[in-house]
This record gives sequence, C-alpha cells and structure tokens, in this order.
Amino acid sequence: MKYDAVIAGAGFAGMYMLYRLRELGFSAIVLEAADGVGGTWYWNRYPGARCDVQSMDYSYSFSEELQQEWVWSEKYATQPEILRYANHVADRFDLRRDIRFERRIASAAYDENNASWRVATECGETYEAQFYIVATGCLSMPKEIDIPGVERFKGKRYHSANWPHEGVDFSGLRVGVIGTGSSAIQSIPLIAAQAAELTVFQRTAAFSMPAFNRPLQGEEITARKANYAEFRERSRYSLFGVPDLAMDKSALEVSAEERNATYEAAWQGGTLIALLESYNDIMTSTAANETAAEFVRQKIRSIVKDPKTAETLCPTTFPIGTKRPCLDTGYYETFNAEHVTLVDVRHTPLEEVTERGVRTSATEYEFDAIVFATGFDAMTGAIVSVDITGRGGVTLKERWQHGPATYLGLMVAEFPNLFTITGPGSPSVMSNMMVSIEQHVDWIAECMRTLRERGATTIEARPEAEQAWVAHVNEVADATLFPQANSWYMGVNVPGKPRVFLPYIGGVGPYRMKCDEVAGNAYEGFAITTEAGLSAAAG
Ligand code: N01
Repeated sequence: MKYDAVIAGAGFAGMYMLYRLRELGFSAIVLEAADGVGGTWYWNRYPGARCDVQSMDYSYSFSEELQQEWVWSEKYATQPEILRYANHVADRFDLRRDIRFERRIASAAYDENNASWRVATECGETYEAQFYIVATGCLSMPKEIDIPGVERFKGKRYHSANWPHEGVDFSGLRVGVIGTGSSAIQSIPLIAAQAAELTVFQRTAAFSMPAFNRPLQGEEITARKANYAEFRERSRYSLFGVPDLAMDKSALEVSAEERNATYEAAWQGGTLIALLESYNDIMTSTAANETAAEFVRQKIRSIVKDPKTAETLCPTTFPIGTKRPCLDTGYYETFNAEHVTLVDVRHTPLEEVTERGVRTSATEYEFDAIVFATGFDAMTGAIVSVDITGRGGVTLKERWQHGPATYLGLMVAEFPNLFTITGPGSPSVMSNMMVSIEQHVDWIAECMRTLRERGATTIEARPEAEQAWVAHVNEVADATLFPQANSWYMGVNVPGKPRVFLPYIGGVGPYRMKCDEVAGNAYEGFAITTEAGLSAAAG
C-alpha cells in the first residue's frame, strides 16, 4: 500500500504529525522502534527522570479539550506521568491504529521515477509514501560509550537512556555513575539514597539550579486554564517557547547588590531560564555572563561542605548557559553524604572499564553496578542512523559529513519530500520542545495541503536557500557565547563529529515568523514540481 506519508517515530512529534495529517485527509503510517508511544519518555526511565520545562508548558496546545481536561500533578512532571500523558493522547485521538510498533527503520530511499520514498524496516517490511517525515527526536540516539573495556565489566551496567522498565534497586550496592549532565544530576540523589557507596565520575562540572519542584495547587491550575490559549500564544512568540521575562538591562549597568538580588529571585523561582534571562547580555557578554556564573558558584560553595569537593563541582571552563543548564533536587547536597565520592576525571583521567569496575590514572574503583549517563549523539544521530538516500543516490550521511545543512531545519536540498521535525538549524533543543514540535508539524501539514491543492508532487529546498540559512544559523550563534563551549549543541561530545552549532538560537518567535513568511511568499527558497515539471511558483 502507498501512503501519503511515512512518519518515523511515535514520540510527541510523530503523534501530533499523524493527528494533523489525518485531520487533513492524508493517509499516514507511523513506524516506531519501541513497543509503545512516548519517544524520549519511553526510553529515559532512570530514577528521578522528569521534564525540566514546567508541566503546564510542556504539553500539547492543539486541543483545547485536552489541555482543559488533563491535570498535571506537579510543577515538573515525572517521566511516568509524561508517559501516561503520551498514552492518553494516543488513546484519546485513536492514534494507535496507524502506528506500527517494534519497527526500527533501516533505510529510506527516494525514488525519482515515482517521486516517492521507499522506507524499509529492520524486520524486512517496506512502506512507500510520497513524503517521509522524520520525527525521531533530538536526543534519542545515545552516543557510543567511548571508554575502553565496557564489555568486560562483570557487574550490572545501565545507560540512563535505555533503562530497564522494571526499575533498578541499588540498595546495598557499590555504584559508579559516569557523567554529570542533566540525566546524571537528576538520578544521582536517588541512586545515593539507595546505594551503599556511590562514586561519581565528573569530566566537566555542570551549572545546576534547584527545581523547587512541588505539587501544583488547584488555584494555579484553574488560573492558567482560564486563559490557556492566550498563554500559549505568548509562548509561541517568545525566545525559548515559554513566555519571556523582561530583559531590558545589561547585567553590567546595575550595582552588584541589585544584580545579586535579581539572581537570587531567579534562583528561588526554580526554572531553567530565569537566571539566564535576568539581563539582556548574559549570553553575549563574557563579563555579564561571569556575574551569573559566579553567583551559581557561590551557591555551590554554600551548599557543599567540603571546600575541595565544592571547588571541583564549580564549573569554570565555559560560560554559564552555553552547555545546557540543569535543574536538580538535592544534587549538590548529595555530595555532603559520607558514602558519596566525587572523582574529577580531568585530574585523574578515566582509562578503562575493568572486570571489577573503573580504572583511572590514579586507581581502580570496584563496583557492583555502573550507570553511564554519557549523553547523546544529539540532533543528527537519530536521523542519519537510518540510511537515507536522496536524488541521484546521495546519502544524507555524506551530505552532512561536515555538519548538517538544512533550510529552516525543515528540509534538505537533494532530498525532496523529506521533512525533519525539529531538525538541525531550527530552535528545537533551544526551546520548549512542545512549542517547536507543534510549530513544525503545523507548518509541514499546511505545506502538504498547499501542494495537494496545487497538484504539486514534490517540494525541495533550493541549495542557495539552504546555504543562506546555514550561514544565518552560524552568524546568529557566533554573536553569542555558545560556540565557546565544548557542548553537545556544538557536536563536540561525540568524537569525530564536526564542530558546528546545531540548533538555531535566533528565538522561537522570530523563527516562526520567518517560516510563515517563507510559506506566505509561495514557499520562497523551495523548488516545487508538478507532474509537468518545475513550477515557477517557488522563488
Ligand atoms: O547527557 P549530557 P545527558 N568520560 O551530554 C560525560 C536533555 N535532558 O543525558 O561534559 C567521562 O548532558 C559528559 O562530560 P563532558 C537535556 O537537554 C533533559 O545528561 O562531555 N565523562 C557529561 O557530563 C540534556 O542536556 C532532561 O565533559 C563522559 C555527561 O557524560 C540532554 O538531554 C533530562 C564521557 C553527559 O551529559 C543530555 O543530557 C535529561 C567519557 N568518555 C536530559 N562521555 C530533562 O528535561 C560523556 N561524559 C529533565
């Protein structure tokens, strides 16, 4: 059977894409590797996993009934609650009948003669569709563990992004955790609460702020729901996909007292962006940034009792915000416990995993279990893990060998009718993903509707439009401090990956307006073809 669209992935992007296409009368099928919906929330079941965008923001806005009826229990929802929500959405909108589970896509090839995609699964099935829509998520492909000897370890080995569904009991065990990014920072306090001994291997200290998570109160839920639509609209035209805070001053034009009072209020608010949005130059001026960074370092020093451990936990090698900041519940406090040890692997590098544990340049540590919270091949890893072939047999992997090139993060030249939801070059991970997912899905659905109306068969990014967009993405990033960090935003966490700023930092609102303008100008920068050949409609 031939579909209008094959959608890869049944996370929040794939589910909404299916919903919208059905609404427009398109036939679509979703192929999903897991045996359930939820994407990242299906896989990342490590202890303490929760979203660090507030639950009433991190949810779909497309259905007024859904957003009015669903009741989030906490300021920051846990992974099980978010997965329940994803399942509720799948049932409520009867999505499962068009999702094929346990189908990992192996390849997708564009057939120029039929202007269609042939998508093959690892289990040997083939699906044909006019459009191939990639909804595989930005942080879904765990990066290969680049520490020698991992297979040798005789104890239990876990990865935060592929956690056993039945959970893990660390009671009485000697546990090692490798990594101190968001996943580790959320899980470490809970693992420490069970383990007999916990050793944390830190390569780069992270900036983390307290989440001050709490149950949501009835009145605040009612108040938000009374004008949810207006609130969502503000998020859509914001910088990060949540309503902007007023940022009308430089951090350097106010007194130290005023600055510290502002930072303290932001800290107490328990959100990811309040501190970074306190002033308008924190992400562009090294001096301004340093005031915020030092504020957090002082907090770390005030929480962690052992001065040496506190200093090791203080990030000093990158500006605050240029690596994804973390939200925690009791992370720094955990290092005050007698049975918790921090190992600075910059000082004593991790050499190998052994049969009994982990060896650094200084000593061998013995463990019953090791948790790898070592992160992802972000933004491009999941996309190119499928062997995607475009016009003339070109592979996407080859096209992106020096870094991903897209037009608007939505399409790639030479890959007609291939859409990437929250692809590289779009705000994606620099935003509340729900807002960016909905924006991309709506844009793609409207584009497909327009093509159908015009009798068009293909749409493809023009190379010159793609080049101009890539240049713009870099130009905007280069005006900030982001390129200074060795972050996964820059691809640097994966050995051999080109150093390129992957998302678009120009802001969710301006980006949305650009996408709408392009569509309004007859899909400027895209080539659109009909059966009869190239259309003059696209600029
Ligand atoms: O991964 P990470 P993550 N030897 O890449 C270290 C989102 N997320 O899974 O920084 C030693 O951040 C690595 O060290 P370094 C969120 O966007 C969201 O924690 O490369 N160490 C780092 O400390 C987040 O940013 C939520 O020097 C090694 C850690 O492992 C993104 O996902 C929750 C190493 C990896 O940290 C990724 O988070 C969780 C090695 N060989 C995640 N290799 C919420 O919304 C890696 N490391 C709550």
